[in-house]
Amino acid sequence: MIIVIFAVVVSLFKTGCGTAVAGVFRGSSGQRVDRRIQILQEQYDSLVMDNAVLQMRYQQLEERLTYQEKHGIAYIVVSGGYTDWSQCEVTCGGGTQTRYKLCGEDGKNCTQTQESRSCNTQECPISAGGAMYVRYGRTTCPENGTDMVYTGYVSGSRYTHSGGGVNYLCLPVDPVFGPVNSELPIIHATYIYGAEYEVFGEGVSQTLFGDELAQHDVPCAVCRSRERSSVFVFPAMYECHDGWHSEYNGYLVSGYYTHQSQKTIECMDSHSEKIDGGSANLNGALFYPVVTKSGVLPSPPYLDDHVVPCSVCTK
Ligand SMILES: [Ca+2]
Repeated sequence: MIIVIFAVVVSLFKTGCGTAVAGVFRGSSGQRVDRRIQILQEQYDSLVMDNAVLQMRYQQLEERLTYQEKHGIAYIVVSGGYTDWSQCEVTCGGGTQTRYKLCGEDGKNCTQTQESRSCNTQECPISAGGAMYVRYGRTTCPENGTDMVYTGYVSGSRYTHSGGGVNYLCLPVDPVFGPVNSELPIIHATYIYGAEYEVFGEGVSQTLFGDELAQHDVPCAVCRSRERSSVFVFPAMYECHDGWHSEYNGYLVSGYYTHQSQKTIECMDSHSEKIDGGSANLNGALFYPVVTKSGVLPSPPYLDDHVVPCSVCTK
């Protein structure tokens, strides 16, 4: 608005009160008139000059707006002669901001001189939980910020079967079957059985797992951490590494070394339970303690016929 009014005033002065006015006063009042004319001329020149300055500043304003649209950062002259800092590209974990030095009072951009700084360097929060694991030998999850997804029965391929799956499965107590749940004339299949503790030796089961468990069926619980997102089963570690949270610990178990059915190695809880009514010695999938053999393994630390502890840890 100021620019517009100024321009109108200058325009009127130039067209209606310019050199033609000076000519009228010159003939009647001598030097006073000349002085008056001089003053008017200076005022006119000043107005013309001011108008040029306004024109220049108007152009600069257009340049700044164009710059802002192109670079996405405000082209504003601030104390010290810099543009505003650009927006940080991250909200955590460390990013970079940039600003540009401005030349002179008119705020013209000096694109060759830019500054950068770190922004939002605080550590990103760990995602809200999500680590999941099977707790072998237990019907509950640790009371340390975990939710129990479900509790169940450990199962797996029968120890005499050379084919089939090698992994143990935690079958839920309350399964939800699909629309087809009947005995079909299937010719070829693979089979899963319940799992038993096969832990023998005087006091061995009590020492390792806190109870006499031999021949009993094995429960399990599927657990999910509410706060931690990483999970790992650490072998030969009865305690977690620094910075990791212990979910449970125990000893490694797997199938017998000469049985035809190969099995994964799992971590059995050091305070394991039995499934009620599951004491029959039916020998489906079996769990035996895992022990080290020295020689190829460095000894120490790995001694002959020693059981191997384990820790399930989250972070
Ligand atoms: Ca058995």
